[in-house]
Amino acid sequence: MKRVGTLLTLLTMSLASSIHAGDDTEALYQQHCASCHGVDRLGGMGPALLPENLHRLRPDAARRVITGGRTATQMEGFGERLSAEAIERLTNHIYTPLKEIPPWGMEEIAASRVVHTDPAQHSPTPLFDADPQNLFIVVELGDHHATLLDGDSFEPVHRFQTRMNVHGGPKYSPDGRFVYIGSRDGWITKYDIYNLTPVVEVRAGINTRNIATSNDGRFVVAANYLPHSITVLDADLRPLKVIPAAGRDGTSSRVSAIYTAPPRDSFIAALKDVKEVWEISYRDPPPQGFGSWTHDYRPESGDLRESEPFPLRRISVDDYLDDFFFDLGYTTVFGASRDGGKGLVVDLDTGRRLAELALPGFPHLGSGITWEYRGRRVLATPNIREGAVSIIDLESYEIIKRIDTLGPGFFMRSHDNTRYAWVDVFFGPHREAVHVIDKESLEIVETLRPAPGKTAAHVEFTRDGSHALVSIWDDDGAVVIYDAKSLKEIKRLPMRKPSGKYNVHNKTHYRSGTSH
Ligand code: DHE
Repeated sequence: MKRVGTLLTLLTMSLASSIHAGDDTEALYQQHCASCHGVDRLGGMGPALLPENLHRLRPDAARRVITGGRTATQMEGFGERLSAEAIERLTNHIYTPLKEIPPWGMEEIAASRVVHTDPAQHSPTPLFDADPQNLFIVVELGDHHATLLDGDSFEPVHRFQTRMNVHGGPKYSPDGRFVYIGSRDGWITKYDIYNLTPVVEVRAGINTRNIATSNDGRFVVAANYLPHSITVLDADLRPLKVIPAAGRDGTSSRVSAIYTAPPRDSFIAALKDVKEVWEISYRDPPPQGFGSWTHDYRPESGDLRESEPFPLRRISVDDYLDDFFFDLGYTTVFGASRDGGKGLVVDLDTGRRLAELALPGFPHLGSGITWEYRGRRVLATPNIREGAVSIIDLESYEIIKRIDTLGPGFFMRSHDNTRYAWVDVFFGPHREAVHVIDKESLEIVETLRPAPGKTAAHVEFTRDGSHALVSIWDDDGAVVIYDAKSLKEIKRLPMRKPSGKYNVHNKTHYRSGTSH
């Protein structure tokens, strides 16, 4: 056995040295990386190795991973087998764009579908004893897992593997039995919470931003950077339509995000590279008549029937809008300018601009929340470039207060049953801090530091708002549970770099203090 090992090592060394001697970098990639990351770099067992998918990983970090491997994954280190020069070439290679983006249409998406189990064969009620409406999915980025957490006992019910690099909020089916989890590499997993098993997976895009589910549970959509498209799937992740993303003038665009607008029976999409907001209807039957609702995204649309599903409305706007917040009735959208510094308020019915907001830095409107403040409804938004929370009157669109924080923040949360709103300080030297803001006085009343020296971020409340859960965003991290009234810690659960936490009831009821 030892001899075989030695022979293999010698063989690998001689192959490696022959590569040093002259083979090109592509051959090096095919030999060492393709089996896990795909012959075309689109990903396989390992993540896609394309500049778009790697933009959050610096090349020197990638070099370290190629050299030393990555713990808790099957990525082994190549430092002993490849020269520093070969590793450098591989690093440059994976940050080089593909000459051509391969097609990722209906056929490819359908072919990627992996069916794990048939939910009809499983229990229609949970296999465990916990309030199914007060469960949380906690995403753990550290080792690509998710924990199903009981929101009453604060005991984990189950822990399961996810695809790598889950991003954006997982979305629940309306009854809360299934959760859909999206990854940056475009994978969507449908997971049966009641039976603790994955159901089906599909790759909806090559580089995906986020996913949304229709409020009636019939459809799942994905917003993609690669290719420039929106993928519409049925609830079992069978592709129904791929909508190429291009502006009226044909300019191709990345899709920054897609959201569900329940009262409108539609999805609203943010386009990164064209000055348009899109509304895609899933109303049944679809809105009639071609005019504002069209299928003009489909060049071969000669044979369109008016009853065809998923027609599109293009709303022209004055700016590139990247990140959205909606009022409670989903009649207006607040969009943050792609280049920062301002926001626009647009009436979704008329398509008219209602106001321009001079917001400092880079407001993270997607994390905005609303509450009643002295007889009027306000929106509070954190800011990812400035240490400030802006409070905006939702009727006059005036910024009524700027709350200075210890640094830029990413996520903000509250609940109807609590007097506080929580915001993290994700960036800068004070990232260990979480501010608690009194929704009545609009003042910071407490600054918590659950794990000094470690980033504390993303808060979510239990169904009744009695407890707030905070992530310690570290590989040796935790979810820390606070009494939402006394602000005292009541429990700490060790976890591997927990990021977002999502309460079934709060999410499926589109509660105003949480993300939708
Ligand atoms: Fe996110 C949600 C965009 C970087 C963690 N993030 C979202 C959403 C958008 C978005 C549009 C809302 C989608 C949804 O939930 O359905 N995020 C962006 C960016 O443009 C940005 C700044 C740059 C990028 O690389 O994409 C960005 N996001 C990050 C991170 O660096 C975070 C902190 C770590 C990570 O996982 O990559 C991060 N984003 C999150 C999380 C949510 C999210 C945890 C869900 C929040 C929620 O409570 O719903």
